[in-house]
Amino acid sequence: MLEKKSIDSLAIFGGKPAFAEQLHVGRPNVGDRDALFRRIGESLDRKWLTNRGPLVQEFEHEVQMRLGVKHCIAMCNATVALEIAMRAMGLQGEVIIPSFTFIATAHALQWQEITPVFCDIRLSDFTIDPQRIEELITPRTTGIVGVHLWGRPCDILAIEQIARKRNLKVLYDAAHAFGCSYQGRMIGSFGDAEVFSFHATKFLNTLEGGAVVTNDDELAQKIRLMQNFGFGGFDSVIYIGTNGKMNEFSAAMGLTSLDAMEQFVAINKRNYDFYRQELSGIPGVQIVEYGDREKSNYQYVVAIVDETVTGIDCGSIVKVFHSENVLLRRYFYPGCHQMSPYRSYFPHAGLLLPNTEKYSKRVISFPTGTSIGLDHIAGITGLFNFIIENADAVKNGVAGKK
Ligand code: T4K
Repeated sequence: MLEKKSIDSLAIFGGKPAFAEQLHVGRPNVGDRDALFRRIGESLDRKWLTNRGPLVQEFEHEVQMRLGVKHCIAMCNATVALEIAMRAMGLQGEVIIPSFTFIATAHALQWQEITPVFCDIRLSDFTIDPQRIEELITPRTTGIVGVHLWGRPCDILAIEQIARKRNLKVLYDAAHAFGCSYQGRMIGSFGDAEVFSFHATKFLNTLEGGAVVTNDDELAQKIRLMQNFGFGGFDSVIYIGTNGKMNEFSAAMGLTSLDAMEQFVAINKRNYDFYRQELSGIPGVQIVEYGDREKSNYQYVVAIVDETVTGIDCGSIVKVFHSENVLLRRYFYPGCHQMSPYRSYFPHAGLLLPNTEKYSKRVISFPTGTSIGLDHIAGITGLFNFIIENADAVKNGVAGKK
C-alpha cells in the first residue's frame, strides 16, 4: 500500500496506484475448499447435477432450520425468484416499491408487465417510507415490495399494517439480508414471502443463486411448480412455469458457505467497526449504522457523503479511488426511476422522490468481506481522509480531466 502525501501522487494525476491489485466491493466469501470440492465430487459421482438433487434439498432444509421458516425454494438467482414469487402471489396492475434499490427489484415487475410505482425512502434508515406508501395506492395496486437495503430491514410492522388495511400482498426483496433479524426474528418469514440472493457478491453465496422463503403452504407449492416448468409429475404439466432451479454445484457452495457463516459475519463486523472508527468525525460523512440489537451480516459498508459539507462529490471520489485500484461502488445510484425504461415511462417521478434523488447521489460502498484485511482498510480510509482534506484541489483536478 502506497501512502499519498501530495495531490500529484494520486494515481488519477499520474502517481502510482495505492494498491498494486484491485480491491472489490463484492469479492466472494469462500468457505472451506476441501469441503466444497468433496461435495462437488460426490455430486459428480452420483451423476445427479440439478433438478432438486440431494444437495439442493439439504441446502433448502438448512435455510429453513436457520431461519425458522416452513419453506425454502432454492432458485438459480434472486431475479428469477422475485419474478416467480410475484407471479405466484398474483401481483398485477401496480406494485409499490422503493426506487432506491438494485434495478432487479423493478425489472422483476416490469418483466411481467406489472407497473412498479416508485416510493420515496425515509431518512432514518433509507428504506421505503411507509408514510408515503398510502398516497401511492390506487384501485390498480395489488402489492408492496419492501427492500431490506444493505441487510437493514425495512419497517415491516408499518408496511404490514397498511397491507392488511388495504388488502395488499407483501413481498420482501431480502437479497442483502440473509442472516439478519427484525425485532429478534430472522428475516425470511415476514410478509407473504421473502426473496434472498446468493449471488457471488452476496454475504452468503452459491455462485449464482437465490431463494423464495415463505410460511404459506399453498404459495410454496405454486412456486415449486412454477420453478420447474409446472411439472406435477412425469409427463404431467399442471401449471404455467419456467426454469428457476438451483443446480447441485451451487448448493454445494451454499452448504459450504453456511458452514462458514459465523466466520464471515465476524470478519465483516471487524471490518465495519474499523471503517467506522477511521471514518468517524469527518464533517459531512456518515457511516450507515448497524445497531447491536439485531443480527446483521455487515456485508455492506456504506458512507453517505454530503458534498455541501465535504466540498467534493461522490462521483469524483469514486473516480480517484478507481485509479488507485479501489473499486468503490455507488450502491445504489441513481434511483431506478432514473434508469431505462423507467425514466421515459415516468419522467416526473423524481418530483415525488426527493430523498431518493438527494441521497442516491451521496452513497458510496466500500470493499469488505473475507478478502479485505485491516491493512487494506487503513489504506482506503487514509486515502479517503486525504481526499476530503484536499477536497477543492482534488475536485478541480478531476473536473479538469473530463
Ligand atoms: N435485489 C437486490 C436489492 C439486489 O441487490 C440484487 C442483486 C437483486 C435483487 C438480484 O439478485 P441476483 O439476481 O443477482 O441474485 C452486483 C450483483 O451482480 C447483484 O447480484 C447485486 N444485487 C448487486 C448489488 O451487485 P453489479 O452489476 O454491481 O455486479 P458487478 O459485476 O459490477 O460486480 C460487483 C463487484 O464484485 C465488482 O467490483 C467485481 C466483484 N466481483 C464480482 C463477481 C461476480 C468479484 O470480485 N467476483 C465475482 O465473482 O451487480
